[in-house]
Amino acid sequence: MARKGKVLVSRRGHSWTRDQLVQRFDCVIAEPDAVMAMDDDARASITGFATLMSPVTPSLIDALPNLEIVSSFGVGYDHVDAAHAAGRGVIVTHTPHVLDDEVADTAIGLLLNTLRELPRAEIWLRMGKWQSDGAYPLTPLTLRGRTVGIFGLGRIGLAVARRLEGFGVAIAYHNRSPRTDVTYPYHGSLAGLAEACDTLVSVAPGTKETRHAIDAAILEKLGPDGVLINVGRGSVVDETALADALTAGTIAAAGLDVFEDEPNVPQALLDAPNACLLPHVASASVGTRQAMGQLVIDNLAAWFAGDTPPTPVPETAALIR
Ligand code: NAP
Ligand code: 8YV
Repeated sequence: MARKGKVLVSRRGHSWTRDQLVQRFDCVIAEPDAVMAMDDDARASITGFATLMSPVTPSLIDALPNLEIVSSFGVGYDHVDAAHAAGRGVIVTHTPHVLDDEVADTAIGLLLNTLRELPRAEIWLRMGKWQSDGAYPLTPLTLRGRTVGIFGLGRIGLAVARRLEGFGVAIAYHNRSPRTDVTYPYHGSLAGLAEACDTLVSVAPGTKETRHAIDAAILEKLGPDGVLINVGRGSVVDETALADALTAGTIAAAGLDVFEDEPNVPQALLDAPNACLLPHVASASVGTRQAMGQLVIDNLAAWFAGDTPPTPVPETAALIR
């Protein structure tokens, strides 16, 4: 029989999703600090947690003795300690698939903007420099003739690769394991991929293993025409090494949608004219964010109806009844 859980909803994050949750469930809207300050009865009443962007730490999970499910907004769930949740028997769900095309479209836009300096060319026009100084300077970089290496050929990485096929560029990739459904050349190490390509697109998740995987040595391998695009997680890139590489000309340019300490962007990257910077907008259209929010709701609704939540994270998939 369907039962309604009491759902904790983070105060920050996607407001449409929060409004829908409030209509559908008995909700408590609070940030983690406030949860820790609640009395025992209030904490014991919470069985579900919809996190729209707030971290879900071991201490927060342990402070909610009857927590059954954490439904997280976004496909990346590096802000949720899923291993700890699994150990406590708490399901974690996320929002894969529904954002693949939007994020892949943005990755291609960021790649073209970075290579062909389109945002800078628009500023040139708007500042009246077309009239005063003449044509925008020819761009030294182009997508033509490039070999694009994809770090993280998963759901989104594959959507990026499929789009790149239409641009007529060579494509290769690195995952921990090769895919059986693609013919793109596979490299068993990130260093091997970086050696073989001049354009590295990172769509890898933020994990302990990927932290600062793109470091000075990897950037050096891309070479002086090298370009880095990151739409995965900021923690995957050593930002100090990247800023140094952009300044020294070790690589030619970078396009970044994600940063290690958002919303703080290192001054050295802000100062780099060869960096094209976006404020984590890859999935940020009204429609895609609502599809993500709907999946947050669907996961909770399924669980509290006694059904299988559609999109558990791998760490907790085995807990599904
Ligand atoms: P996914 O389908 O799980 O793909 C991740 C890929 O990374 C897999 O192919 C995986 O292959 C590979 N991978 C994981 N750990 C690795 C490691 N240590 N070394 C090498 N490869 C590794 O995930 P997705 O749905 O494509 O999303 C990918 C990430 O994009 C998310 O985790 C999120 O952080 C980010 N993202 C960002 C935005 C944005 O707004 N900028 C939006 C959506 C997603 P193996 O398992 O074979 O290694
Ligand atoms: C969201 C993302 O912007 O899904 C992800 O992993 O990074 C983005 O789609 C983010 O989760 C919103 O908080």
